[in-house]
Amino acid sequence: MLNVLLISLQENLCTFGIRYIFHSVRKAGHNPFLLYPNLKDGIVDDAAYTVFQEEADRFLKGKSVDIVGISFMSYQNPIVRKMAKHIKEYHASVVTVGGGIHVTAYPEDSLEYLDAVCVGEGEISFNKFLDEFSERKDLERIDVPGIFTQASLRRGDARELPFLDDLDMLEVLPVLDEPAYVFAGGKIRPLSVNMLGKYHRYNGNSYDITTSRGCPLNCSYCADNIFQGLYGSKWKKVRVRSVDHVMAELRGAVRARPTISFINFHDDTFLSRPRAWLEEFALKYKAEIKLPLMFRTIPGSFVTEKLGTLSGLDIISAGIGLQSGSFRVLKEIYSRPIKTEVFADSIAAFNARKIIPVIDVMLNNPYEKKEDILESVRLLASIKKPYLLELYGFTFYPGTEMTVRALHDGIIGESDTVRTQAYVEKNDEKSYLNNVIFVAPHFPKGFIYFLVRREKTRMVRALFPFVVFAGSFLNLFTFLRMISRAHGHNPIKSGRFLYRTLDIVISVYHVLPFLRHLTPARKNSDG
Ligand code: B12
Ligand code: SF4
Repeated sequence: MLNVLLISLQENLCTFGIRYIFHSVRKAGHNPFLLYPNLKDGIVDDAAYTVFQEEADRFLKGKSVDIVGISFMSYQNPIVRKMAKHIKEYHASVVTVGGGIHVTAYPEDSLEYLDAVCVGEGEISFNKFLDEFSERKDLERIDVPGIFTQASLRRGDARELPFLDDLDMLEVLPVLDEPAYVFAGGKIRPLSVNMLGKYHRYNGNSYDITTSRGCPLNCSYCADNIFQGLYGSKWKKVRVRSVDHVMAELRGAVRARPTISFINFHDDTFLSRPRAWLEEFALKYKAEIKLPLMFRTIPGSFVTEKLGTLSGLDIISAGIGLQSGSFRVLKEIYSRPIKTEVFADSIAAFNARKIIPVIDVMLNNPYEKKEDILESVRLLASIKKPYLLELYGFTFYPGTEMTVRALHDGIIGESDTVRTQAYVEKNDEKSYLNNVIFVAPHFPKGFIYFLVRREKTRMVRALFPFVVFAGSFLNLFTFLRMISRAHGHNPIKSGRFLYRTLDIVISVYHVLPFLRHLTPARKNSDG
């Protein structure tokens, strides 16, 4: 039996991959611990990192840790590099293994500082790795599909990656994984249920879940593009947990934490699954869970018909990607040829069901020309209101087709893909249009067109900051309307929901979005 420390670098407790790994490692008979060092009062600066390192040294020794597994996204790469180097220097017998999207996309980079990396899904391969390591204790001789070491890269071992065909093989996740620890206020301490309010999003009163893996699209900028490269068409066929498997998790969650006020489905595309699944789910969810919910989905995919199966559920909002209003950009740049009419129909379907959609749009892609952005403005001005926007600054993540193309075209350099900071284009014309996009949900089409046509006039220049400011408050109004609708316009229920779920960070972020300095964009794209 190995002692396995699993570290998540997420800034909150909303993680899935590392938690599934935790439970599968335990099921296989090893001894896992979960650690979150990067929460709000964790590794906040260099001084805190030094304290963390000392605490982690004690933890590694105290628990006789054999393996450290680290899960991270690209932007967390620098801190992992530091941690892994330290472990190598001071705990020579401990083996470090990386997992998650960054190592999957860019294993060669991660192997510069980690002993091994897990490419793709890890439940099967990591356990095989642990078994082989228990027997041989020699990284050079380990040969497990899905796990790469410097030695296996040299040997060029390339075999089909393990793939979990049946998601019901996964453990049903509990509200709290035990034992889990947080690094907080200079100490590593056990995580308990009453700490969820502090470290989870929305005061710990949302429940985050994934019910599927895969996506039928293959957008050039997205993680699914990398997974399709690894698993081929198997990734396109969305695998879905059975309704009973999902219900078991939700039932456990609301029982353990009765203040949970909504369920947040993080699937890439919630509606891309059989109608029969949705019907069974709606029936059981309505009978037992009853809470408002939110999900994300892709335009088209029979949105109208599938939404019909969910009638009777209180849907707070549905996230849906537009990304660009220009079909040229969608087709030629994003490999996502969704016709704008299909998108507009999906928005109309949400409106008909009284659901306020939250539309993702990516800004500042250097491949987008002014005319393309104007098309986004036109589309957003003409689709049915109300809706909200989630605006992202385009980011070139390692390993995607989009990044390979931008590298080839000389738009970014190798070092940009490791840093993966939002690409910021300093272009005033585009910045102005970005802000017009920001206000598009709240003003009549004619007024938006007027802002575009009269951009250069003195009057519009003087007026525009007030328009943006007003747009922020109208965002707040639409947001409150969304919450009210999901609670049948019952002020007590809506008030209780807001009281329970809006911690200060979230409220500033969502409710006062004008604080989000639209240009230059600060956010990275999230698919
Ligand atoms: C759900 C989700 C979130 C959730 C939860 C994040 C999480 N850590 O799980 C939330 C909403 C919090 C989130 C936030 C963000 N996200 Co996000 N998110 C996703 C999404 C849609 C699904 C991830 C998921 O849960 N998959 C299911 C699990 C089971 O798979 P997995 O995480 O890949 O884990 C498996 C393997 O990777 C492996 N594995 C993972 N860890 C480990 C560790 C070890 C030791 C081993 C052996 C194996 C292993 O085994 C796991 C099980 O099979 C992905 C897109 C996607 N389809 O992957 C984006 C994605 C991961 N997010 C992304 C980004 C950029 C963000 C944000 C930075 C966005 C933003 N603009 O703010 C924030 C950062 C959050 C923060 N500051 O704390 C990017 C990351 C790109 C990159 N290269 O870094 C992605 C890939 C989307 C994209 N643009 O393509 N996100
Ligand atoms: S961006 Fe959305 S639709 Fe496109 S591949 Fe990724 S998850 Fe699927």
